[in-house]
Amino acid sequence: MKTMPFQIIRNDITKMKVDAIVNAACPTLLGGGGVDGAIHQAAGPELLAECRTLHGCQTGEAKITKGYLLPCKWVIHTVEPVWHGGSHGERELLASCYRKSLALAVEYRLESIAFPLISSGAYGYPKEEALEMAVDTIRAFLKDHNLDVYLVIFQKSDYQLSKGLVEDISAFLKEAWKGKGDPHAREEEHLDSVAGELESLYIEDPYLADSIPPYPYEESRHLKKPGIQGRIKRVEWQIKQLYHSRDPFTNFCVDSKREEQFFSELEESFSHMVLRKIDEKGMTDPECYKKANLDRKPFSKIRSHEDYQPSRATALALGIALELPLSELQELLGKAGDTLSHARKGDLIVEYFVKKGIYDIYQINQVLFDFEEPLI
Ligand code: AR6
Repeated sequence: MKTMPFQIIRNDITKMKVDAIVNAACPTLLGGGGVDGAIHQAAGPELLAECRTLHGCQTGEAKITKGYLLPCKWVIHTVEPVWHGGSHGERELLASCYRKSLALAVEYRLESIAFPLISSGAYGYPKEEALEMAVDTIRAFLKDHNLDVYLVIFQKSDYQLSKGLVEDISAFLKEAWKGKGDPHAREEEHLDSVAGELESLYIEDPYLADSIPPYPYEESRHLKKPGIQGRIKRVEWQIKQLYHSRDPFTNFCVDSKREEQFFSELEESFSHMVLRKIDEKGMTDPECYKKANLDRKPFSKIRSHEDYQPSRATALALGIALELPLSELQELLGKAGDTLSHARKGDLIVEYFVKKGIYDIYQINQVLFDFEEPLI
């Protein structure tokens, strides 16, 4: 699993097992409706009792209390602006709510914090802008701090992206799938094509089958994820093994260009390719893993293990952070034992951004969330 410093998730914030959740409170801090009401209800009356001792809070500021009956340790109460059309300092005040809450988390040495979409309910802040402000402010903060930040979306209708962008991506998906039937049919097609490739290798050398070691994922990954994806993975893995175990003295003959490509791909490990690309781009390690929305820890494994096998999400995120063109992104993913597939909506969304030269994980993840695809 990729550990992401910033995640957008669908949940009820009162269920979040984090160090602190943020409450979109009113100036008295004495409770209200919406998320405020839900938090007070779940935390119990002791929260209200502690809030009384705080004597309110100014708009754009934040104060902290314990979490009482909530699964989190702390509640950070921030008072957000009411939307009056946008010319009354609403943007600066909303940004301040996020910044002050995050600063409190740092002051209390917290490791994780969850925000609701502040101001976007009863206080009327336009949802699309409220989301943009949340993401931009959190992203800027995470450049200089290490903290796990969750943006918790309660209902899908709270989450609004630019209509133009969503329409453009929907059109891109439609175009990519034109005449290709439903996603399942496309996966079948992909499986047929890799199975055909495997078969042609066997025809060239019938003894090759003996040289493939047993498929190692059968027990773990394959069983948990049965179905077509697992079958595709298995065949792709077998093909790789065949190229890998080729005996140079046999007459095993394949298309020389493909063979060359396969061998050069196999020679360089995932870690090596990532580190080489970091050097080529003149990036520092933190610049790369921050841009990839990746924690330092998994990244340090790439530095220390030549044969580190990342998750699919980590591989994709690093490819995006390194601003790889589509062919190289595909190559990098191949080193992680995976592939970019037109059968997967999420992959096509990544492709959309790469083709446009937009290497922005935060923006890509906002769209993936909207299309209910796993984040990277
Ligand atoms: N978990 C996560 N998000 C939630 C939850 C929940 N349990 N419940 C609601 N939301 P709002 P505001 C979302 O109205 O606009 C209160 O009365 C909700 O869907 O709670 O900042 C306070 O006392 C929306 O997306 O807060 C203040 O007076 C977002 O949280 C005033 O309302 C914020 O909606 C604050 O208004």
